[in-house]
Amino acid sequence: PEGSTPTPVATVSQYACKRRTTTQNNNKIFTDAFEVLAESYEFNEIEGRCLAFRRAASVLKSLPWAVQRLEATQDLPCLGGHTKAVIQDTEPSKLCSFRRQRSCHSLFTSVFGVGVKTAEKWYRRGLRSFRDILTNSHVVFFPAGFLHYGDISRAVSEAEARALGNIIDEAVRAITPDAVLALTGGFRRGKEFGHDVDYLLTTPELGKEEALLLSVIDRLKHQSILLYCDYQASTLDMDQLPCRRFEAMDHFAKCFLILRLEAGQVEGDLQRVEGDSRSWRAVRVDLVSPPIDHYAFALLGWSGSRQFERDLRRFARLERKMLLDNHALYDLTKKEFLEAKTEKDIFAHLGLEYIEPWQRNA
Ligand code: DCP
Ligand code: MG
Repeated sequence: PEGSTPTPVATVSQYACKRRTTTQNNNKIFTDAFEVLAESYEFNEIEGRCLAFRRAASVLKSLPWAVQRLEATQDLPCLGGHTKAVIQDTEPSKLCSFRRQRSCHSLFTSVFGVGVKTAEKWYRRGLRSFRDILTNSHVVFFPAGFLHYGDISRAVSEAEARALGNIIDEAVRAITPDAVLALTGGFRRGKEFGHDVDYLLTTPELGKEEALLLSVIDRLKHQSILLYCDYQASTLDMDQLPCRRFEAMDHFAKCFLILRLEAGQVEGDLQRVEGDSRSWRAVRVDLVSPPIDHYAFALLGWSGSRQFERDLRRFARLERKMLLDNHALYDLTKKEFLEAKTEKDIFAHLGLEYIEPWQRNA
């Protein structure tokens, strides 16, 4: 009946890896507000608050119902006083003051290659626009993202991701017919749009994966669809694992690409702004090439979401005394690495129910 408070059937876990979160978000009004605040705290390096708002947003995303009144949230984890105040809308002025700063922040980080740290540095130097940056002599770091900026800042559609999948698949098969290729990232989770397209690429034969990646890049170059390539060779060293401190990037061979996608290759049409009649657009693509014995960990790590990954690692550490990252799972009690061929093996090692990729939109 209308107006009644929905009672959660089961208690909601504080860990995103124990919740099932599809792309359907019933609480977007609140989660958007939380994410504005989280970003702002991240920008100002107030980590605790940032994380608190991210966790709160993630909890609300998992609810199959819409929060109507504050009382409905009383049994939910991760919702503290600050988040509840936002729900009650007692802090609209704070949200407003953050928005101005946020618009610069997200303008800068929307450039491929520019992270929070760089954006923050530019902001502190008083830079507020791209013109400011391009004319400022102190800015020596000049990211490739300014190339094709218009295209890259425009979302990639599922149809475009599929078209790119065909191109990559064709290139891979031509080189190594039995190679393993998997879509990861947001599109694997069933998102309709993304900022890039992410793939994992490996060979059944251990040690051939890096050469395959290089050959794929070479082939794309010869097809004249490679607009930009930042290749990073593997720095994987099992003697350095497990790593206790979380690292932003894993050690697999990978490349960050900008590819040229022709309209004719896409079912429907390219994502374009009105008046743009070009027959192609630039798209950001990531290819990661883990050795086959690390494949399951890489797949789980690159499928996201970021919050889902954070909570998987936190759950492993705090509840199981295990260290999880994109490379491996290490049991601190037994002092050994736990092998896994599939994602299901990893969930089983952690004593977690398996969560499908489309339920990981935490
Ligand atoms: N990832 C991570 N930590 C990082 C970088 C990536 O855990 N520092 C994982 C989680 C992401 C996935 O890799 O979900 C892919 O990274 P993207 O930035 O491409 O994120 P998504 O694909 O999820 O979203 P988008 O639609 O914006 O591409
Ligand atoms: Mg992505």
